[in-house]
Amino acid sequence: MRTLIAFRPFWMGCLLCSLTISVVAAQSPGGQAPARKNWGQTPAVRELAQELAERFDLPPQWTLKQIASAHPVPKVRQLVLPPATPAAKNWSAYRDRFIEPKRIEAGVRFWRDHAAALRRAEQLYGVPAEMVVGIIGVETYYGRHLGSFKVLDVLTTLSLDFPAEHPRAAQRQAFFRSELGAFLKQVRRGAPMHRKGSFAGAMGWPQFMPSSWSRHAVDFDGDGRVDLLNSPVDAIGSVANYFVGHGWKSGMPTHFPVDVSGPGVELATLTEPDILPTFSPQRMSELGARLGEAARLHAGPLALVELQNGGNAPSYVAGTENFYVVTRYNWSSYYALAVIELGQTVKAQIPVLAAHPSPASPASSSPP
Ligand SMILES: [Ca+2]
Repeated sequence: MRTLIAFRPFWMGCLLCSLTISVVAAQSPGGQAPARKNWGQTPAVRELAQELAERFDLPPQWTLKQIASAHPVPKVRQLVLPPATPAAKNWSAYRDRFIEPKRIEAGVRFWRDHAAALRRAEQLYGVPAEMVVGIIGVETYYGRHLGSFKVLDVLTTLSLDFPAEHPRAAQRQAFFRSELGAFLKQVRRGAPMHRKGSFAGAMGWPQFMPSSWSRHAVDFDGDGRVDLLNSPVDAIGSVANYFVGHGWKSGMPTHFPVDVSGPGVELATLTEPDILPTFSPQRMSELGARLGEAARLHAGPLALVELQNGGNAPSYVAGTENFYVVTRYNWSSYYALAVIELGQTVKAQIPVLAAHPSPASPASSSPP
């Protein structure tokens, strides 16, 4: 599983750092370095606390006390860096790591356990169950890999000691400072200070960063609180609400098949906008891409999404605006297509199982 790190197309570190996190959590139970001296009230800590207290309207002394009490987690400095020798992008290999029998089986179980909530989310938000099932499966293997780092510790470390050698160090450090502020705001409002998550501070079944939790998380099981760590039902509603918040259009497919293997295809023009839907189906056809009937009748813009396959020919799909929405969860077309295909594959298993109900607790499908 560790090679997943190398297969990540690029590291955006926003919501869903769990592709690597799951690996780390699985291989290093406990996750972090032994307890060390906390940060203390150094000048840098004081400056950070003052900035966040002002920006997030937090009591200055309380903010300083929380940040000073955090423990450095030196290993996250390595974990946020892109691989020194990145492997060639390989959709086929990437796909195989998520669309595999055990994860599909866990997805089927998740779907059956939460069918009512998935249906309710679909009705309320217009986001199909398979999209939610795909996200939660890729993010945390249906709740198996939630991360074992203290969120306060890792966000403080990445705010104060972000590796300068990262190609976008200033931007990333500013991002983590902001996420630390959002986390402290949640704590101030009653969230547990010792909440755990990924090495980048992503939390719970859907791996929401603190700012996304604040903006998009919902109480979907009706118990009066939002709990993405212990309530898969809250996670289901929150993922669907996140999609809606990023422009999900009910009823629109995520992508269509496309053939660009023929002669006269203007591939450079077609791939120039990358995953941003830009071309009408007619324009895409004029540029040589061959689309099926459903795609030709599609009302919105399309993107020619190219997925490298190592030394083999790339794969292509025609992505819609909804495909683009999936990439707002993690900024990678490889990630998005894995989410979509995992959800679709799980969905395809549901009627089969319904037609042949298994015993209540088959040993073969019990979690280890
Ligand atoms: Ca709840």
